[in-house]
Amino acid sequence: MLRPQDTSTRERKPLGGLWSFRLDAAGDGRRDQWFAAPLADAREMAVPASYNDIIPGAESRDHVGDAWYETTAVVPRGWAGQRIVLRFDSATHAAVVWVDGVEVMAHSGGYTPFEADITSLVEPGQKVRITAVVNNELTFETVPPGIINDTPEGRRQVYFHDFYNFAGLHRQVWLYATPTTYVGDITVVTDIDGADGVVDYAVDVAGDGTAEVRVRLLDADGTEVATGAGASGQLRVPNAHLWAPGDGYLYTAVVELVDGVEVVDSYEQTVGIRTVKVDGAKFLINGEPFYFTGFGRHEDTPVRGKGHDDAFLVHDFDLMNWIGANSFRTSHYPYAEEVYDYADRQGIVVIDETTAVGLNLGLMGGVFGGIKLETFSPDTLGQVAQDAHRQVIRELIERDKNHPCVVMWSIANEPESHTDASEQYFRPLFELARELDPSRPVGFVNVMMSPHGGCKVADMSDVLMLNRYYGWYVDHSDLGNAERNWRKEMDGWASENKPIIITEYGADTIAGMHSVNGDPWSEEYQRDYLEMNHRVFDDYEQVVGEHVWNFADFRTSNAIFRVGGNKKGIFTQDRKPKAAAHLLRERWTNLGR
Ligand code: BDP
Repeated sequence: MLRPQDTSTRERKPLGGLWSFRLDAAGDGRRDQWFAAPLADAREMAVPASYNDIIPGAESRDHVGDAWYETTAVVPRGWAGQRIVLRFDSATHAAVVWVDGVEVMAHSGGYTPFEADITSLVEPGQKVRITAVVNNELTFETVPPGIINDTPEGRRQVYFHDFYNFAGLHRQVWLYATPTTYVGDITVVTDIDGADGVVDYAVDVAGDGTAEVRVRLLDADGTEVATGAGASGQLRVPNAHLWAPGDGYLYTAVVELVDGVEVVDSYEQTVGIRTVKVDGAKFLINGEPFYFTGFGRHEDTPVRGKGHDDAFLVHDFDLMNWIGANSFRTSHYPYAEEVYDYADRQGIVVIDETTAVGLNLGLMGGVFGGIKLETFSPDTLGQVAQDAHRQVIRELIERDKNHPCVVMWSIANEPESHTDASEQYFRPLFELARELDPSRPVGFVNVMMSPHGGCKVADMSDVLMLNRYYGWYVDHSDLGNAERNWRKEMDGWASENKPIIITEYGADTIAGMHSVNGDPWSEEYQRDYLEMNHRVFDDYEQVVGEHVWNFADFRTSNAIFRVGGNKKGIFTQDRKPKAAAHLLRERWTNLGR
């Protein structure tokens, strides 16, 4: 799905700001048609932002159910005769949207965009009322899953993943206009042939007219380097400047629909020319072995929760650059599109993950609720959940397929993967991802409870992505045993002749807590823990990457093993470095592999 753009034929209007807002735990609004008139008894709420931490008190923190958002906007006068679209970059986790009381769309899945053509409902120059009901419930029909319990104090959400269930309108909302014949979609796939860059493109022409497709590829200085004609084709760029880690060089494909001499629509698609390939135990970018350094991250900032924030975006990338990180994983959901655009320009490599986290009820049910449930069954994660999982794979790939920064799809984090049921659940999902995008490796992130020899899904993965906590969740405070056990397990995985990325390793650390004995939770222990892990990684050439868990401390639900959230950050939630940041900087800026 193409992002809205301002071009010679297109215009967009961001609707972020303060919206009317009302929590509706009782679920009265849908029945009483709150969308039919201006929202009564509303307060104001920032968009984009999670609402949870903005309003003090347990009512918004523990809210389960609907939250209503409403704004008004004037449709620009100049949009007469255009196709007018309303787009939400995301709504967490599900939404229904009305324009002047008329339902225009519904969407499930909290981290991907959705839009509706509202041309017939609006009058350019006039004001419209936009109402959205955003629901944050997680059940066995959603990905991620959850359970809602009735209690005398109200409904309570339980979930099986380790980050706070922030909700709301986390990203921008747009009104935008395109011509009535328009570029519906663009797909670019790049290759390298000697010194030439090769760009295969395909353009969907949508709408009511017919038009010819013309493509002009410009280099970063705006000089035309190749042209194409027709809805699909191939462009060759002699002596191409490749996109590479640390060198976010981008060409721009100006895609035009032309009718005679008239340019009917114009869209600018950035293109990074690069290849990604797995060869034995190597991960190759542009044919060169690549070693991932960086983090699993979260969209999580004080007050805003998961709301996108450009200041934190730029600051976080500057911190990653400072520390020598060349990559990160979008654990555990698709991030805001601004993040990928910026990563493209910064030459930062991204492992792009779906929302499939917490699909491990044996493990997490035990920890979280004392109940042990079968993960994949008709009563728990069955057909409906698998369909939701399919949908998020599809929407992720459709949204992010053109980003050179994205080098791999991660279709799940730490699911159950040691049972026959998990094998059956995942096989068609891997097939789907490969069918949607044959150009990138596909993988999933393996959990410690599914060690080498016991995992039935690892075979389907192009790359082995392992989350391991030797020295934290096992062999706690005993780094000697931790190292021995880690090496023993690694020997097994290393025999697979596949690249291995350690997608998580980390130790909870309270910033400012110190210990001459290297006690756990101290800044010293985090350093010792990381050093032990690095000794292990450096002895295995099959290890092609290390992503520390986590870039920054982040909010979680309350639990006896969480003190004000997850403290495995190398930076605090407000981005102050712990001692380990300096250790990583020293290692990653000098790493010769
Ligand atoms: C892993 C999860 C991650 C958690 C982390 C932890 O993938 O989401 O936050 O462990 O416990 O199981 O810190």
